[in-house]
Amino acid sequence: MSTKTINKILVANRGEIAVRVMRACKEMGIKSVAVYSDVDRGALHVRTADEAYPIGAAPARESYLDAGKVIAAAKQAGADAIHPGYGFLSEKADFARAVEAAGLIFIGPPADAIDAMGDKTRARQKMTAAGVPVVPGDNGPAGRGFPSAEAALESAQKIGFPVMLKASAGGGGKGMRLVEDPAKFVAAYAGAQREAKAAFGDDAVYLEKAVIKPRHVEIQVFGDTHGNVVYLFERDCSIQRRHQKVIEEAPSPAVTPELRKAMGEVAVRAAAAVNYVGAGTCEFLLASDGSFYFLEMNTRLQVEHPVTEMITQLDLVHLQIAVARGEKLPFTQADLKVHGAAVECRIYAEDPIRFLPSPGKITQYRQPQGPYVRDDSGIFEGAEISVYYDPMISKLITWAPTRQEAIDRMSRALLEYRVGGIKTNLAFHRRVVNEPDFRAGHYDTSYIEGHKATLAQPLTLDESDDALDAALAAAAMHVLDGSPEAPTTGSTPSTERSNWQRQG
Ligand code: MV4
Repeated sequence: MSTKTINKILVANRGEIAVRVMRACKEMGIKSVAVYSDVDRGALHVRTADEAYPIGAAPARESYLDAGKVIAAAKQAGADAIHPGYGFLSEKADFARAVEAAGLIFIGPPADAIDAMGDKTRARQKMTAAGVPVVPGDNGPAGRGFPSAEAALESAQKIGFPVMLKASAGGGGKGMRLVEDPAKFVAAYAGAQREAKAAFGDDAVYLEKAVIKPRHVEIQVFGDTHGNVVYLFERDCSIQRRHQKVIEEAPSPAVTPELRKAMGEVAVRAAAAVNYVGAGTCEFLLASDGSFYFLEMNTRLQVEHPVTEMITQLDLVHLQIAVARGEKLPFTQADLKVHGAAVECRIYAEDPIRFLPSPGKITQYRQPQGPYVRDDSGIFEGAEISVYYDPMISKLITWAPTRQEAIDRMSRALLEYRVGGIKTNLAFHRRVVNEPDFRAGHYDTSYIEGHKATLAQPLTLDESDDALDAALAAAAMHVLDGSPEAPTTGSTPSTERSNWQRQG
């Protein structure tokens, strides 16, 4: 078994995921290298790395998306490998090839596996051939769209309405149209083509039967270079808003042990069909009748990987690095089981009512603590949130033996969290985790839209951070056998210090 040496990793990313990867490097005795744009000179990922290199101006195209600059920094630093994180260059097959061509290790799947899954109609064909259930549909006569809207309509009539129009080159919901009424099909087809052309430079559109109110359930898979592939169970990511995930959990409250095994084995088949290596995720639509369909494969480590780490007791970044060194996976499927339940809330720097980004300086920052609470953050008190990048500032994850307890723990942790100076969606999360349908696990991808009347209302006075702080201050005012003390605003007088001085 030929294993490669990795002494230094360049992390081609920023924010919480760059910090997350650097933590794994430190634990494994590997040096980490940051790259940063002009506005990120003082960012947390730069402070966390062993060394750091500037790679250009704030717009990602001029820095984090510039493969040449990233690879040049890796060569200059003497790195052996590049970890791309998620987003940016993580799913660009050409980048993976360029990294390898420069004599560096790409910590991710083979470029051919990225390509095979990147084109959605090709992936559908490949998956069908591999015996993976995909949503019934039609890729068009030559597998790449239809000669005319009328030809597409004829196919749609055969599939049966409602249908979904999707961009062949797409993914993630761009260029997607739901068509319920055949009379509206031709106009919707033209609109989908236009959107696909604008977003991907390719106007090919294909058809699928629409699955109504599905759950988004995804399976984490892992492969090594020795032909082993395992599944690390599922995550339920149905709590989304406009294709942006907001809350994820593992395991899914909708998945039985039998369904878990069936979906897991299908995901392994999908990954094996493209010779997958490293961390990957197969996305499925889960219909209300329990049927499930492969949608697409994400060929990277995902934002929500921590909930899988919590329920498997594994460190997925350690595993990515081990597999990149050529090591065998240190377990088989039979060794793996689901331990308890985990929930993740994505904390966004955004106006919680209008859902607009809220850039600015973080003037106060208090992260929740306590048992089985994990906060993967990319910021610190005094940091600046810029408009140039994703507004996600941290991921709050809780674990407990049962789902109910994990949610109780999340609710408590959300009450401890304080972010000052910018707007966040913390109050939104505090509402969701105590909303009866969420607590019961009764939700699908329409949850936020369907509950917006209760979830997106302006904050009541008792829900604001100020109100929470006032409640804590009031609690501190009680004394034994007496009336409340006068509120204190200044520092504790020195004569009272013995009350809180450490004992022993
Ligand atoms: C669908 C679907 C229903 N039927 N396909 C949205 C993003 C893209 N990756 C796939 N998406 C969907 N495809 C068929 N045939 C419903 C969605 C969908 C969705 C999927 C996952 C998570 C959230 C979603 C929200 C709206 C629609």
